[in-house]
Amino acid sequence: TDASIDPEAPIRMHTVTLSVSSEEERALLLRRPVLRSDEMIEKVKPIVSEVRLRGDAALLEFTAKFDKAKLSSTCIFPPYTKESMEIPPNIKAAIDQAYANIKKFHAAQTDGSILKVETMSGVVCSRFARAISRVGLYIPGGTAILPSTALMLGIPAQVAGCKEIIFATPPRSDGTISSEVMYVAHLVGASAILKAGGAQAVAAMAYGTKTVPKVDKIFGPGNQWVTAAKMLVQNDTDAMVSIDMPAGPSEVLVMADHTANPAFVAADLLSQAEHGIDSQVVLVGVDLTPEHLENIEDEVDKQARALSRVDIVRQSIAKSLIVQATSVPEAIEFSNDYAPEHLILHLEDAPDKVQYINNAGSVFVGPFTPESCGDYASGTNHTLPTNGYARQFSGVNTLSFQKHITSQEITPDGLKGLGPIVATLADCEGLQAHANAVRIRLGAMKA
Ligand code: HSO
Ligand code: ZN
Repeated sequence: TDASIDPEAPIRMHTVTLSVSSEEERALLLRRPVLRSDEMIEKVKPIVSEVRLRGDAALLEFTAKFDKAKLSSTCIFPPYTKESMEIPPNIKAAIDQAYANIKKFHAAQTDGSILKVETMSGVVCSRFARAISRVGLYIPGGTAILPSTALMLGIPAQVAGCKEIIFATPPRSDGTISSEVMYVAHLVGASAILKAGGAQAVAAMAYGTKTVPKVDKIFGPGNQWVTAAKMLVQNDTDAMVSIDMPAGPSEVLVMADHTANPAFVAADLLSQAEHGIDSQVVLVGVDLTPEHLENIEDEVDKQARALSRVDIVRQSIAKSLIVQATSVPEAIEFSNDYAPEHLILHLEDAPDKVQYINNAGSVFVGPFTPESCGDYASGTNHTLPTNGYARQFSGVNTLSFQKHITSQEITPDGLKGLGPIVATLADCEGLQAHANAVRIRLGAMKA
């Protein structure tokens, strides 16, 4: 914790008014903390290469060093024992309902159809999806247990039809994995659980070891070490592995107008703020009166003080922002420029405003839709683009676990129509063999 932060001081956000900010000030508001990815990549390089060269032995050494767990084996394979999955009935029931909802939404996204288009007479082009065979899902661990992340990554992998689903999660110092995560592994049909975290877990899945299966794509959030290792292995052609998306600290942007309930707004801001001291929390007020704003701020202070993670919240709230906009279009323009991971709309006619949202990972519409529901159990995924990447990335979804193959079939008559066009283009590029592959067939047909 930051010693410069006074535990007695009110927990307050920093307020700016959009209409009076200059272009430069506005640009600053849109910025996230700089991530030193190149420095981190240098730091993880030795870990990744040790695991690559020495496999299981290196992996076990790193797990002993970083997770303080002395293991005799790297992975757990199914069938998982009953004791390892023992959880209280209320938690089991909650996980089961979350599993059902997330599965329902992600199964509907599966691309099982074949797209077929006859582009010219006798020329049929098609596209179909296939699952990525082997996927590695990183589930952050340590003191916190994250069965929700296991659900969010495991379910789309399962419904997409991935053959091998490898979980990687750091073990506790006694070498065990939380029984909630074990239970989710069982539900989604995980084929192995790698008891390792950090860059070493990413390296083991990227290259494979004697005991750890090599995967084709690595998913999941993680700390800077995990993120840097994912970026490093993605760029190594020897690893032949891809990753879901670049990761950064989690974010929320809450939009609130005169209809917003101050206690609800504050609770939403704090649910993000409790994730970590680097959590990005932004409130965009739409023409809020000074009293309304003060009510929200008082609620933030009051609710924050009652939280068990108040020390984390103090630090993230101290760095968070209230941006005052004068109209909904102005607020939405700012939000689209910011491209938040999560966007919550406490607005009059909130459903009607969604059509104007261009950049966001996931949108929470109306006063009774807290982000927490999407984080855990409504059905949508919580692995979402951060750091402004919502401009060009989607959150993790079923299609993240599939890839598309295109195909074509041309009839003799089809080639009579298309062939001369292709031959002309091949001649134009000076690629005679390409032209020949067409002409030899046209000639054979004539003969
Ligand atoms: N809000 C986080 C996900 C999460 N919340 C997990 C609670 N547990 C990032 O989207
Ligand atoms: Zn959350």
